[in-house]
Formats: sequence, C-alpha cells, structure tokens
Amino acid sequence: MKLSIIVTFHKYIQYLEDCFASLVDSELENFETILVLDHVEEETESLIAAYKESLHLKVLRLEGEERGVSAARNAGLSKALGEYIYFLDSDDYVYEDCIQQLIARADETKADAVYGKKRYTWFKRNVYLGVAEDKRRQEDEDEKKTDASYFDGTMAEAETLDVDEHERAIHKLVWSRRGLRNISVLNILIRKSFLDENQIRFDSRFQLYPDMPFVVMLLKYGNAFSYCQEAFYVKRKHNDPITMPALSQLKIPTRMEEQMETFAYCREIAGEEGELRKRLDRKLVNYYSRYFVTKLRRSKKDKWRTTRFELIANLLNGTHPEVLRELTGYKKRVVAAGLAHDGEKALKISNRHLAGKKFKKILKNKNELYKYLYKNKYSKEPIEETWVMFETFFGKNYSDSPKYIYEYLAQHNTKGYKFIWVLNNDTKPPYGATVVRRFSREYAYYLAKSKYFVFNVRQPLWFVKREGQVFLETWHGTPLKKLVFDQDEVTAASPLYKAQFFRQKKEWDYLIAANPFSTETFRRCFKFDNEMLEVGYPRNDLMYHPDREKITLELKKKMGIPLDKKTILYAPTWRDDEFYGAGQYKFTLKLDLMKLKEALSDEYVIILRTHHYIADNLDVTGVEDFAINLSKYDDITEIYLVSDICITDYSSVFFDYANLKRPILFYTYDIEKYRDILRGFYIDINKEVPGPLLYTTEEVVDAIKRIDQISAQYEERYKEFYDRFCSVDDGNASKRAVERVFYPEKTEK
Ligand code: C2G
Repeated sequence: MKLSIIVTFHKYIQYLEDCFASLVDSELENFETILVLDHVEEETESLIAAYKESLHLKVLRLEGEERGVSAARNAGLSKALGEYIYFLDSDDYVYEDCIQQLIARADETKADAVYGKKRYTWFKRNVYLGVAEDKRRQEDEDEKKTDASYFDGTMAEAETLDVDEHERAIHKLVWSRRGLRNISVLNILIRKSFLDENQIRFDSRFQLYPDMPFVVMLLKYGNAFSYCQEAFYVKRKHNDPITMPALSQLKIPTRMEEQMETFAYCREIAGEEGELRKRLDRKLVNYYSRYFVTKLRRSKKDKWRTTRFELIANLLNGTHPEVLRELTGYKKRVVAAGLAHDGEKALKISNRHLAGKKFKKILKNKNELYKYLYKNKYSKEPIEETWVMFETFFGKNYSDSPKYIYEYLAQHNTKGYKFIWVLNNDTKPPYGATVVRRFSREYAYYLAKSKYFVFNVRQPLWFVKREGQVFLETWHGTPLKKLVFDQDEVTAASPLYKAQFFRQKKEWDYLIAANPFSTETFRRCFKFDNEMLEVGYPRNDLMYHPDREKITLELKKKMGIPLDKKTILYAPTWRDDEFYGAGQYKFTLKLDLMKLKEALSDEYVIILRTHHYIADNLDVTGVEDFAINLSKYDDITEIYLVSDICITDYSSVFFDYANLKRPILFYTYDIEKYRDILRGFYIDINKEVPGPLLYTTEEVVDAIKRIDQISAQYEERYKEFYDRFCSVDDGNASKRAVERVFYPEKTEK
C-alpha cells in the first residue's frame, strides 16, 4: 500500500467533516485512513459510516491510561501499512492536490521526507476556498520575503535556489516556525521505513508539544529532504477560545514547564554541534528575551520569578557558544543576566527595553500617547458623577438609539447631567453637548472620567471600565444575521472577535432589546448576563411621534425630496468578504438605476443609503433627478419617515421600518452566498419576512408597479411579523431606558 493517513480525533466533530471531505476530493489511490479516536462524540459513528468506504477507514479507539496526541499517533503508526505516512489533524484540511503532489515528489526524489506549505485560516473549508484568495496570496508573498532574507537572495531565488535541502528543511520546519510551539509534523510525507529504521515515534511524556522532538528526530536522522512549495495544508485556527479552545488555547498551569522539558529533550536529540542544535538554541534565546522576561514583572514570589526563571537560566547555560557570541545589544545584556541567574537584573534590563519601545511608539503615534494618558493619568482622577458620554457608529453620525436617549434625557434633566457626544463630523447636537472626536485626547479624557456611557457599538478595546462607571449598550438592530457566538465563522472583523467580545460585553451593565426575540438572541449570542432592558428601540420612537405627518413634511423639504413624488428607500447592508481594510467595505450597486428611472420616475424618486461601513461612493451620474444619495445623512429613522416603500437585503433596517407598516421588498441577489457562506440567519428569510425576495432589477420594477397587490398578498405575514418584532415599540422606549438607568428610583419598587 502506498499511503497511510493518520488522523487523530479528540473533539469538535464539525471540523472532522471538513477534513474528511478534503481527503475525498484528493482522489487518492491505494491508501488507507487511520482514524484514532481519543474521545467519542455521538455523531462520530454516523460520520465514520459515511466515509468508511471512500476513505478506506480503519478506526482505532484509545483505551486505558494511554491518552493524548502522542499515544494516538503512535497507535496509528503501529497499524499503518503504507509506504508513506501522512499526519493530518482532525480540525484541518488539505488542498485537493496536496497529498498527490507530495507523493509524486517522494517517488521521484526517494527522499526520507517531503514537506509542503502550511496556510493558516480561521474559516471552514467552503468559506476558506470561497472568499479569501487575495489574502492567501499575500500571506505567501510575506513568507517568501522572510525566506529570501534568510537565504540572502532574491524572492525568486529563495524558492528555486539550489540550497542545501537539509539546511532548508531545518529552516522551514524549525526556524521559520514562530516560537517553539509551532514546530509541527503536519504536511510532511514521511517514508515509513525511515521511521522504523530509526525508531522514530512520539514520546508520550509530552502531551502539549509532542511534535517538537519528532521533527527534531526527522531532521537529525534524515538525509534526504524535499520541499514541495505548491502542496498546501490548511491549519485551522480556532476563533472561539471561550467555548471551543484548541489545545494551544487551553490554560494549563504546567505549560511552560512542559515546553522547557520538551526543549531540553530536543537539544539532547540534536547533539552538541551542528546547524540543528544552533537553530534550536537561537530559538530558546528568542523565547527568553522576547517573551519570558516580560513575565518577570509578576510578584516576587510568582513562579515566573522563582522556579521558572531557574529552569530557563539552566537551559540558557547550555547554549551553544557560537550562538552566545553572535548576541548584541539588549539581547546580549538580558541573556547575560539569565546566564548569571540574576532575575532582578534581567527584569531591570527588560523594563528599560520595553519602556524605550513604548516611548518610541508614543512619539510616533498620537493615539498611543492618548491611550497612555487614559491609562496612567485620567483614569487615576475621580469619576465625574454627572457626565454622560454618547457614541453612535464609532462617531460617524448623530443618530440611532443614543440620539433618542440623549434627547429624552436632555429634555428631562433634573439631575444636572452634563453631556459629551463623540462625533467625527461637524454635526452640532441640540441641548449644548460637548462634542469630541473619536480617539482624540479629549475622547481619552472623557472615557476615563465619565460616569455613564450610552454606545450603540462596542467600546474601544483599550477601554477598561472603572469601578462606578455605568455602561448602557443599545446595540444597533434586531438581528437577522447571526452574531458572535452563534457564528460558526467570523468571516469579517478580527478573528479574535469572539474572545474580545466576551471581555467587552462583561462591561455592559445594561443592554437594550427591541423585542422578546432580541432578548433571547442577545442572551445567547453575546453570552450576556447583566440587565436586559426590553424596552423597545429608542431609535424607533420618532415613528410613533404624535406630529409624525408634520415632521415628515419638514424632513422632505430638508432632504430635497420633491413633494409631488412618492419615495423608495434602498438600504442594503455590507458584505463581510468585500473590503479594502478594517471597517472599509466595498459596495457595488446591483440595481440598474437607469432602468428604474425609465420605469418609475413619473411617480417615484429613490433614496440610496449605504451602510456606514461602506467606503465606496455611489455614482448617480445621469440619474440625478431620480436618485438621491443620502448615505451620509445622519439618521436613517428620519429617512424611514419620508419613504413610502423600503427595499433592503439582509440589513436589520426592515425590523425597524416595519413599525410604519409600509411595504418592504427584499433585493437578495446574492442570498446563497450571504446566508450559507458568510453569515447564516436567525429567521427563515423565505417564510418569515414581510415581503417578497427579488433577484433582478426587473423583478424590483415589477414589484413596485404592483405594490398594492403585494401588500395585500403579504398582509397576514406582515401582521405576524409586526406582532413578533415591533409590538414593544410605542414611542416611549427612550423614556423607559432613561428612567431605568438615570432615574432608577422611579422604576424601583
Ligand atoms: N443602517 C443604515 N443604512 C444602511 C444599513 C444600515 O443606516 N444602508 C443602519 C440601520 O440603523 C441598521 C444598522 O445600521 O439597523 C445596522 O445595520 P445592518 O445592516 O443591520 O448591519 P450591522 O451593522 O452588521 O448590524 O443586530 C444587528 C446586527 O448587528 C446588524
């Protein structure tokens, strides 16, 4: 048999499915897949049954004392019949031509081991292959640059240069892996006879870093290596360290000790001399000087200062003399302190070094200075009991629930509250609020000293809520798209999103929910357990204003909408995968404005309104008399009032607009990708939303022409929808929120 693939499984069955599917797509021949189970989840059996034949599955179950990755892989090895061995982790997957390429190369070169490239992702397979190609290419380019600087050649040369293959393998498999822990056996096709002749197996003393000694043995005993740069293995990082941590994300108290023990063993294998030994020692020096010494700031009795420092000092004393001789500057000084077992000195040197770095950062970047002042100066001053700070959509506009809460509070201010608005444009809010720009010095100042916060998005990551501060989070929509912990994949934002969110939501004392559905969803998807204010949406109060007609007329004049025309609003959301950079999303208009104009302009004008994340400007050239771009207009609630029909897609705008009981159309031209790949929805968009799904401009035109008929058709569904999502709103949501947070004596019995 040609090949044995050894897949070890511990947890998270949904990942294993992707892994297996990628093997099926590899179309391998003459192979077996050995699945070693260290834990059995209920669904494992059906998955095994589904893939038994196509993957030639052999299933082994670990029993008794021997557990963990080392034992599992050894068990797999003991049953393997293939000429080659390939380890694959159950949460990862391969490109469909990856393994075949490695085999072809191994056959051709007769190498002991052929290794490919690893790419990293936070995404499941269909998302990864479907949306992130640009980013992947960029990562490859970055890796080439690093390689090039190592081999001291050009980028092209680094890939093709006739370098010493053994040295290249040491570089790629040990040196270029970040830290000590990323050395791994994955994506290496290994000749089984080579493993057996040299008795290379995993050492079950090491549970957390079993790969390190195995790879060091490969490099020590192997003579022939080959690098196959087009064979891609996809390593899946876990984006949810809260509920689904990877082994490397678990907090294990003896992690550092085990890592050092593993390192000492690797050194033993590598021997006293040679490139491998020197590379390992350089890695130790880097680990110590970049990471370890920063831990010495802990208290005097802490183990980083006592036992652990001794451990690493002893290891440092075994460093190859040549590696010590190359050291200069900070590294040389801090290593010298380590060699002398002088922890106090090492700490001093590291503190000075870090302070210098921080200072340089502050000099270069004003934001760093303000953050520094926030932490070290303003947060040490007293909190001002009457100061209330408001922020909507990162200071982009004066709108949404914070606006309506503010106006109600300002009109009923019997406690002398003072108001601060975060605004990056020139809007002047009424009632004389102090206006500050986001991330300015004043922003840092008020963040530290205000008593109350009313925000509709998350607070900055560097904000640390002080004892006594009160945070009212309004959020910014009833969710249709899945959020945070309900999202399998975080296709937008930072992959650290879930972990960050978890920390930030703990700082929210109150969270507003517009309806019972939001209450239930937010509790779960944010893991929110403080006080939920199911008071309706303050931002919707205006739609229940007793003078609504009059206000609407005024607004139409202000927005320049012809009074003899009816108005269509088109308000789509953003797409997670189409962006220029953080918070800068692309949007291409898929409605043909010319066609709409031809068909509808006698009766209608259209308002275009993009989401605040969208950086692209919509082009209305040639249709200026028909299309009005209000993307920069502050408050969408005011736009709802002047609109007779609303077209959206997956934006939460329809939950709010439904308060007006006017017709809603859904222009969902990319629904499959959006729903099935990017986000996932909470409600069945085909059955539960109060209007039809449309896919082309023609269908949109047709629907508008038949709008009365559509309204009649959707009457029943609209009513159900309204009862479910809009029935708390009555124009008094702001009042209820303000009384609960700012005048609690009025609501407490
Ligand atoms: N919005 C807007 N114009 C748009 C789209 C949205 O002014 N073209 C405003 C609306 O107030 C909307 C809010 O921004 O309710 C949130 O926009 P969504 O499109 O729903 O997207 P997102 O910001 O991802 O928020 O729980 C709600 C979710 O968090 C969605």
